Amino acid sequence: MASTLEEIRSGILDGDMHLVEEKVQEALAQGVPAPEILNEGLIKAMTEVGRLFEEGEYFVPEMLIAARAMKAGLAILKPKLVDADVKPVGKVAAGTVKGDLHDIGKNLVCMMLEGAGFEIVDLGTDVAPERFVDAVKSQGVDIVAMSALLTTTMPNMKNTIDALKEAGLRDRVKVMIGGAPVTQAYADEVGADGYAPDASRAAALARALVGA
Ligand code: B1M
Repeated sequence: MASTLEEIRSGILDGDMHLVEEKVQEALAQGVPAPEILNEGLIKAMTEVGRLFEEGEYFVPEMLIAARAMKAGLAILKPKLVDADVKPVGKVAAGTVKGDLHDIGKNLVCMMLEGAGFEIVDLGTDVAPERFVDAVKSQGVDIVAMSALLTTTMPNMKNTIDALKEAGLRDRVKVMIGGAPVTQAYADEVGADGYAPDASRAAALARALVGA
């Protein structure tokens, strides 16, 4: 018979949020510690979702519904994780850069990062450099994650990095960038710490950037 943690994992892979909610409650009632449910249930399943996406077995819709199911389980688990004093692996301020309203990819990246154990400060879309700077100043973030879908808004990634430098904050945070027109060469050119081509690899990159 499948263990409750296995059922949580397959519920996430199937995108069945109601099953995930039910099984997370069941695991808690069985006395499974919340950190174990997080690591062995939710994060393990999202790692598998990322692998399936990279291998071309899952596409964006499958990834979105899996992430939604993971979030439903995480919502139940969060208060227990706070009680257990479980710290996130890092804090990320994420946003689509100034002038750019595309948010589907950015939201997917946020969900995968959450699934990888990060706390997310989602700044939304059309985020001016000074708003990223404020988030680093006031929220103690470890990573600034910027998305751009328009070639015309990509320069705002560099403008944000420059604003972080001007505010004397560049050494305090890692900067990662992505979005359809963005490349590793562009990341190197503007001085970002990393680039990822998709949400799954963004989660792996973020963990590597904080040494998790
Ligand atoms: Co717009 N749009 N759009 N659009 N739109 C594109 C991007 C475009 C390529 C379409 C085209 O012409 N073929 C084109 C850009 C051309 C260019 O700059 N070279 C374009 C244009 C021109 C525009 C407008 C200017 C159109 C107009 O009004 N004349 C306008 C701009 C508005 C603005 O932003 N100021 C506009 C508007 C819109 C809608 C509002 C209608 C809508 C956005 C809705 C929304 O996001 N809420 C929209 C859409 C949907 C698209 C397309 C069709 C799809 C984008 C998308 O969501 N993809 C797009 C064409 C296309 O890409 N085929 C297009 C799915 C998503 C999951 O992928 O965002 O690439 P993506 O994210 C991926 C990766 O890139 C990566 O991970 C994600 C998941 O794997 N990733 C990261 C993303 N962010 C990352 C961050 C990371 C790491 C990885 O680290 C931090």
